[in-house]
Amino acid sequence: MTAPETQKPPTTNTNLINWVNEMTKLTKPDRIVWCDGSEEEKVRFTKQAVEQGILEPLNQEKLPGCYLHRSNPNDVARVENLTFICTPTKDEAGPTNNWMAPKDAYDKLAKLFDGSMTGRTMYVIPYVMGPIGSPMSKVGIEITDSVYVALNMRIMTRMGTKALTMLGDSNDFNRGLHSVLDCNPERRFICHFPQDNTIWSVGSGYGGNVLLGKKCLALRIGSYLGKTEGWLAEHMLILGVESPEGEMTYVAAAFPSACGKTNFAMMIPPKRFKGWKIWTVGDDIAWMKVGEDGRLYAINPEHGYFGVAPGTSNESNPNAMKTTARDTIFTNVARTADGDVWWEGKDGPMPADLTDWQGRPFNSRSSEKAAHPNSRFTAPATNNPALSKFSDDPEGVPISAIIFGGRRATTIPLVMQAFNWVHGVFLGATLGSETTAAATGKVGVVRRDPFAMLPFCGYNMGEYFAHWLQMQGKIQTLPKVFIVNWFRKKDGKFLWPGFGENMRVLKWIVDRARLRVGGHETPFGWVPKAGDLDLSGLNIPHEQVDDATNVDLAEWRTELESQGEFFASIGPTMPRSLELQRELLLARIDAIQGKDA
Ligand code: GTP
Ligand code: SPV
Ligand code: MN
Repeated sequence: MTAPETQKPPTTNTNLINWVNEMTKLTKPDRIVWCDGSEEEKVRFTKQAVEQGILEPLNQEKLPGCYLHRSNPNDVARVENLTFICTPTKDEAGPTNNWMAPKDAYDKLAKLFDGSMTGRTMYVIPYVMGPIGSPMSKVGIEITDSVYVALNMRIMTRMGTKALTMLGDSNDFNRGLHSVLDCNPERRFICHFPQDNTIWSVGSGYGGNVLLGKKCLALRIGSYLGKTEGWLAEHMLILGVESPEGEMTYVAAAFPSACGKTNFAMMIPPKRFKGWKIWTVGDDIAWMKVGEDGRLYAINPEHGYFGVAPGTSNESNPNAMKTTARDTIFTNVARTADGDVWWEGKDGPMPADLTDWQGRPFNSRSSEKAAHPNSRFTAPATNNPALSKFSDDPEGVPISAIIFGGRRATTIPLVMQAFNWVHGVFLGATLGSETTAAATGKVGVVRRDPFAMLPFCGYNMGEYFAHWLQMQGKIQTLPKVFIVNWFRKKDGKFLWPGFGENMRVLKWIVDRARLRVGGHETPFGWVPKAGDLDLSGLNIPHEQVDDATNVDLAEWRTELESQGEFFASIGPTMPRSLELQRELLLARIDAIQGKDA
């Protein structure tokens, strides 16, 4: 092999240099580029990507700095069946993860990586997850042969020289290796080695499969580190609610993929809530640890948003529209004749002369979508008009409430508060949701997605539940725990208007967390008392709200039984306190029905 064309590494860290050399020997690139994160570099990479047809410039007057990327149509979402946790034993990965023995995985993928970058450029991307200088932040290095990944990582993380500075001579960094290969699903694997703080990803160019700081490091490896080091890595948005009097309350919320985190994190309260303001800290991931004052503090490890495009409009999410109006990479959206972007659910009527997400002229009478249902925008957090001024705070923000929510057509009421921490952990552990386009597979079937972490937990799910239960002993001021459901339906239609109107529910949550509003006790948790949910100015029939908030014993019995099947599938690591919690709730239904003997 001839030596690749390379620059002098911009670091003296021998751990890093040795590892990059090792990966160079394996992948045999023609060129090596160390990313510095500069503006000049962004311009250069963008130009190259346009020349190679990887990015297409959009209308620079309407959308300055914005580009369109079309992925391979076989590569449009995370692939859970090809995602592996590679721990020494299968039990460590647990029953909800795919497992491969580390040696087998390294051997298998090394064969695929061997020479995979020949004829290509290797980008070495140093990045920090979390605010620079935060004790909670982690450094990662991603080696990739995709300029699209380099440009996306630049938006999604704090990338470049500052990461090398933070790393110094330390050997404590995540080792991420990625190659697109020929983008063949037969040769696609996303492998995590928690014990080695290492991620190897091949055969995909898409989102969570390849932006290794996001789901792979911040959640799968992060959750493993959190378990070992005593903190929490969660699939949660973080937002601050500011009252007209200036009182700030922070909440973290776990909703499964494509179930409303970005929308909730950027929400604009309706007119009725004049003077109330929502500030975004994060829209997808929270790292949380106990602070010196005994409260739970959260940081957002990311620096940008990889958000769902369809459904985003000036009506549903004006802040997202402003955030994506410049310096944004759009992936798999449709394009208008004048170089604007379009997707189902964007404002106004469907424009004529659309090019669909695969680059074909769009036939508006076809049953297909113009934009892929999992089409996305990658936008800098600093574009967000509602960005919290604490989003860069190294200490994070104190969390008063934790919210779980899924996409459920039945059973789960608009909002309910847990009786206590164990019950709250139970609500997280039993979270169910109808599947969405964010992962490949059938859409719309209810599956258990505990803590919205089913695809993202880097170790045994039963032990993960136990870790959450143990946190009760560490947190002095426990956040109050809630579940919400914006997606309940009747006759095929959503009962609750959602989006900005979710402020009404959030207000109740804040008041409950601050112990200043009552509640009604159901067998399964606290719900708002009649009149406590502020519905003024909301133009929907009261019966519809009644249906959205209803708690039905028969539906709950079915639900609890289905939760039992899930708990049983976890096996010996399933905490007894959660199964007892479930049995108690079932027994309560029996008691109410006079059958508890
Ligand atoms: P990931 O980025 O995959 O983790 O998704 P997310 O949880 O951030 O979901 P996002 O906010 O992007 O919303 C996903 C889809 O749900 C979009 O099509 C939204 O329009 C829709 N959605 C969000 N909030 C609501 C709501 O309150 N009601 C209804 N009906 N739909 C919503
Ligand atoms: C999700 O699926 O939860 C996402 C998108 O946020 S991805 O980065 O592809 O995981
Ligand atoms: Mn997500």
